[in-house]
Amino acid sequence: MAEIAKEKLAALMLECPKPSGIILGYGTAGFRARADTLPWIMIRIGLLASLRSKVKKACIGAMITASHNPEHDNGVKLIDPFGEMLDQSWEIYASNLSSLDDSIDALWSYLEKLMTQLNVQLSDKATVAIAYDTRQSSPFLSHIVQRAAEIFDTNIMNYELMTTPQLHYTVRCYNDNEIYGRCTEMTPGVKHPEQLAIDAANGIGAQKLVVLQQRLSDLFKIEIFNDGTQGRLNEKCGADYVKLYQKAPEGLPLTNYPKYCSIDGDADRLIYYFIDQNQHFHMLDGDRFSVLFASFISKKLKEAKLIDQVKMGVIQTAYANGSSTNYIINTMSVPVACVPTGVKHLHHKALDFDVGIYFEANGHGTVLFSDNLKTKVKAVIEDENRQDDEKLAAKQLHVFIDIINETVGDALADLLATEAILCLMNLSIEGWLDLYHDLPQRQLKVAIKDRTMIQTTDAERRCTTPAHLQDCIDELVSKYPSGRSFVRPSGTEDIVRVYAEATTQADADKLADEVRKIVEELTK
Ligand code: G16
Repeated sequence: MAEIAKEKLAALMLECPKPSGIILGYGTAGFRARADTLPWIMIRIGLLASLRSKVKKACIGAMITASHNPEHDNGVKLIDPFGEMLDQSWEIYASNLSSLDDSIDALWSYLEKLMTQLNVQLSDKATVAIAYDTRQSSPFLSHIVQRAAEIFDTNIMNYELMTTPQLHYTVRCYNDNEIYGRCTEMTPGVKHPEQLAIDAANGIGAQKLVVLQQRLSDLFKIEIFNDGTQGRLNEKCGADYVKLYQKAPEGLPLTNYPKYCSIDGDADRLIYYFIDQNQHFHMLDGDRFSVLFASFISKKLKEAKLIDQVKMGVIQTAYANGSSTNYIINTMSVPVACVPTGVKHLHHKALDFDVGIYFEANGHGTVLFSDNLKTKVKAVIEDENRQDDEKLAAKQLHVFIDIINETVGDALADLLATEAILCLMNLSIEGWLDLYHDLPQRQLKVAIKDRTMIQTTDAERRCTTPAHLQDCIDELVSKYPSGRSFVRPSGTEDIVRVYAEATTQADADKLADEVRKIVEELTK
């Protein structure tokens, strides 16, 4: 069996050779690069997915997407049995496989060593679930993952076009043999949500939103723009564009809708916005979802008389607006943890709480609920001695848990949860925005010759290399009241990101630009 597998693998490697000099690490969201440079890595990731499945004796997911990146990029990330991101200890195997030369003997001997170390056989059972976004390169790349995994005797389920969170959720349901999230109404008797115009980034989310639109037609009206029939994926549209440039996307007319939102190319991020009476644009980002969700959940926990029995926390990254962190800690009295960028880090930390609310400022996030909390909520619903209003609050929490996709940030689930909360709390989008006032901020992308020159510490809030960069940033920041700035290498694009905030937009822009110049100077 091993001989045949080795021969098949050698043939596949000849079909998809590794370009010379290429270095690819398993970054913030798996492997991501220009699509034409990726076929060879799809072989290695297909094999790794199969091995992971053999070890865990469960289905593993492989999602082909480059999410917010332009159409010409693509990527792949693995999904663990509970629908979470690949365990970090396995990222090392992924990076090791990536760095091996393009030789069948080198690859085979590494795989043999790994199988011995992991105590698995080629013939052990494996199941891999594959899905991909709407990029032109996706079906081809997914086919390579499939062929590679099949060499290792793997049962493949290819779901083809799916959003990233759909595949996370599917993997979890498959392994747990259970359906999470039932079709229930969270707002019976409450007024229906106002109409919502959605920018679908010309991605896979548009197709899935059509289904949602039909299902929800009695409950609330959504209008879909940038549905992929005309514009290009993520080009001047989508959640990343809106967040970065703090303006509306192209292809979505800001006419008379009460509110708007943008999702990204694989529908795991969500950003809301609206135009006020003076035609000013206002954006509600990931920090706002944390605040809204935390307010709702604590209100319901209080009403259900459960608040003293559960531990709730919010997880953010350095990109969180300082005002949001302040508001959550000082006004809401909820603890906040700061972790490095990447949903995997936030998700991991959120597991420390009974209610772990995590959102990156870019709109990527969800809420995790412990089994302890779920049991307590259920007990209130079933307890005959509880008051009606306590039971109602527990029921609403129960439905909220059903709506939310606990495996990973899911733009569509977050959208439904947001709309339901706004109705239940009788909150307008203006009221939501008024909960606190953001500090003006600016984000820049800076192209440098080698982004690995920049190393960070303290949840990416401080640089350790190149020498003197942090001292220079500190000096610049000290000149601005409430100034804050940091620099980090992107894990999904070949750039460095600069973030700055200050009390005025002009100051935030100036500080960002000064930090950009110093980064360019010290990395020449
Ligand atoms: C991915 C990750 C996010 C991360 C983003 C940007 O998002 O899932 O956690 O914030 O990349 O990462 P970086 O700043 O390292 O480029 P997506 O939506 O592109 O999958």
